[in-house]
Amino acid sequence: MAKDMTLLWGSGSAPCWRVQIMLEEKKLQGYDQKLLSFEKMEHKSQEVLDINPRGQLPSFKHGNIIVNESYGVCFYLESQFKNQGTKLIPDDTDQQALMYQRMFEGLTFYDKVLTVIYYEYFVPKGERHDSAVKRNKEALETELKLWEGYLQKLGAGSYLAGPSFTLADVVVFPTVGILFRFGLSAQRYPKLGEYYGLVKERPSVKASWPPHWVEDPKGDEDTLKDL
Ligand SMILES: N[C@@H](CCC(=O)N[C@@H](CS)C(=O)NCC(=O)O)C(=O)O
Repeated sequence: MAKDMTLLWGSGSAPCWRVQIMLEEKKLQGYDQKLLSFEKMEHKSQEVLDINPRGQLPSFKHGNIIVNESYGVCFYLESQFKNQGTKLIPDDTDQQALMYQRMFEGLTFYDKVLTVIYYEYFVPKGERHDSAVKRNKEALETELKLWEGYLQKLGAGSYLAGPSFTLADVVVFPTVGILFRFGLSAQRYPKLGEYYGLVKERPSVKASWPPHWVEDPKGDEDTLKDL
């Protein structure tokens, strides 16, 4: 039980999902948590600002210790609860190096996904440029091909850094989840499709599946369908 931990989070946010998967993997269920609404601007409430002056989610507290950055929370929890739950940093040097490499490439990956999705959502129709949409989608396609190649090289049934589930999967899987939620084709990206199929069945991932996706399993499948 992790009663001395508090997580303020929002549904469908990849950074929040990373932390939730991490808490599940480290068997830290029972933590204090509050689901906040981005639509209602609850991430800018005093309750969040008291923990996180950026007014962002996740906001995370363990006793008096505050760590808000999702990658920071993951590293912190792995280091504090090394011998509890899943061991998420492999001892094997090659796998460990690959894990760090993929984790940080995961930030670029997420950025490219967000650039395409956010354009549709946040740039007003009259201000959108076809050339920008095309450029953003091409950049994401290039990125997707890289990850297809990485998975292809590792072989069927592999995680992002090899045969075991690691921190790389904790932080990158939510990006992959978002891609398929927004209509990425598993036919055109079969390795990512296989990886998605494998990891989405993991108890930690199932337990933390974004609640508004559970309520509405369809999602906005048109956004990425032509990639
Ligand atoms: N680098 C942060 C990013 C957190 C973040 O961008 N959270 C978004 C939700 S996905 C948010 O709260 N956005 C509202 C805002 O920035 O005002 C992390 O990885 O934890």
